[in-house]
Amino acid sequence: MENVCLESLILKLHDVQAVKFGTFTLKSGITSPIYFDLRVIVSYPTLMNQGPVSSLLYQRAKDEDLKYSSVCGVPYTALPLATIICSKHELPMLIRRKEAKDYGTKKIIEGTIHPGDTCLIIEDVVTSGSSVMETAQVLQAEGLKVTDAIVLMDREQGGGAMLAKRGITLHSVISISKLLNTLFQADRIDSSTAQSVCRFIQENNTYKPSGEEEKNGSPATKKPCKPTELSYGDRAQLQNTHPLAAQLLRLMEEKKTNLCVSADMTGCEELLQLADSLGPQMCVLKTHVDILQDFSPAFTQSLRDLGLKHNFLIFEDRKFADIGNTISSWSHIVNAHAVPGPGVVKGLSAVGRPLDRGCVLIGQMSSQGSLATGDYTQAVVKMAEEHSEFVFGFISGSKISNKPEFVHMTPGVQMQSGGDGQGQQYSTPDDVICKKGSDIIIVGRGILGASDRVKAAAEYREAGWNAYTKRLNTSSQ
Ligand code: S5P
Repeated sequence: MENVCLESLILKLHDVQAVKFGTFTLKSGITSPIYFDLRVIVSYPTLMNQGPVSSLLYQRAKDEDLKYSSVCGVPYTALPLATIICSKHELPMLIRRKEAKDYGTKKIIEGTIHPGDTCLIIEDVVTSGSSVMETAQVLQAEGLKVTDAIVLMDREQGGGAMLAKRGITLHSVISISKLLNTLFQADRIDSSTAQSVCRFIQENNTYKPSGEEEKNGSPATKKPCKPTELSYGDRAQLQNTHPLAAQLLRLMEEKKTNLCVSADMTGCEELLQLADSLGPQMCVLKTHVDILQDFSPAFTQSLRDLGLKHNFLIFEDRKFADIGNTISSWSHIVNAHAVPGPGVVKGLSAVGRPLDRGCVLIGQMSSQGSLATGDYTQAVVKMAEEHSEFVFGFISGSKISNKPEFVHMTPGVQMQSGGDGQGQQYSTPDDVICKKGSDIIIVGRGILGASDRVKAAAEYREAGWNAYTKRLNTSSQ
């Protein structure tokens, strides 16, 4: 199915308020952050007719190569849709009455019924699947077979699983994930709306799998709505993204790398050579200049030149944890512990902001027994949010803020998980980026200790990038 067509349909449905965001009380009494009212589309003939709705429903059945000899729309919204499909493609239609007539034929299905034939059901929105099921039962009672149903919008709240259990395969034109992603990309909704809808969908599944299904994996758990996952490039463009984070996210997208090399070495020349040879592989070079035995201001200039040459940012890992006014920095990125309180950020900011620098706060640490956990981590997130004019992200083992404008950088990364015997704990690039939702892998000895550092950096870069594309692909389909 044409993606462009689907996206334009989603935007049109939003234009005519067939999909709304806010607070809505559903028939069940549950409060929902999203509401579909596809009844309105009868007032928009181009949307109904030549427009994509009926043609996409028909196309969906064609794509699945479904065999059927009649079509029945679930009353009422899908009735006109079934009519358009049947008249355009010269298919026999059946109409299901909501109540049987109490005079004359007392029929509940109008149209000529050929028992044994297969009837395709058309529906506008499916939540639990009960409306499709009711119509299917009426058709089946007349001797018709019902094997498939096509729905414009599947809310992914268990309808597919319930119908599957009763032998009906549900095919949807629009998934809730696709809808949210499209509206988000078009700036119709913000990321917190998309995420709250996803949470609602996940937490309100109407299908209760049996014990056996739970053991073997129930169909209801096969297609969950995942929170909208933005690409690095998309996040660079968000209104709230710090300019330095935007620069970083953009260069990550362009260079296809989320690797930060931790250049923990003691000689300036060696470090500069490393920066030059690994420059094409990384988005950030992290330094500990306090361990350089021959540090000089000229070194910082050479390093910045290499950053320009290879398009990477420099991150001086001083881990400031002092009162604010003792500190300044020549690198693009600095980091700080939140222990001293917001003064540390204010002090760094006073020096760093005029120079277009940015800061990441240490929210979690990779070392064994770290105290930066739980409430402390939450307090760090809060401090970052309150100082987002300077703080653009975190050092952390996992994603600790849902705000897409924040960048998460994770140290303690090697190809094999384990430790260094001195408290450092390692996770793999896939764990860090794909499972824990961080953005950047910080790798030191995994690369520095390799006999071929360029090859090792290329391998880490590839592993980090593959994990990122895997995360994007599993979230938004
Ligand atoms: O929690 C942390 C925070 C940092 S910044 N754990 C860390 O290991 N780091 C730094 O990441 C550490 O100072 C070192 O420079 C790098 C990890 O190096 P590796 O050799 O263990 O990969």
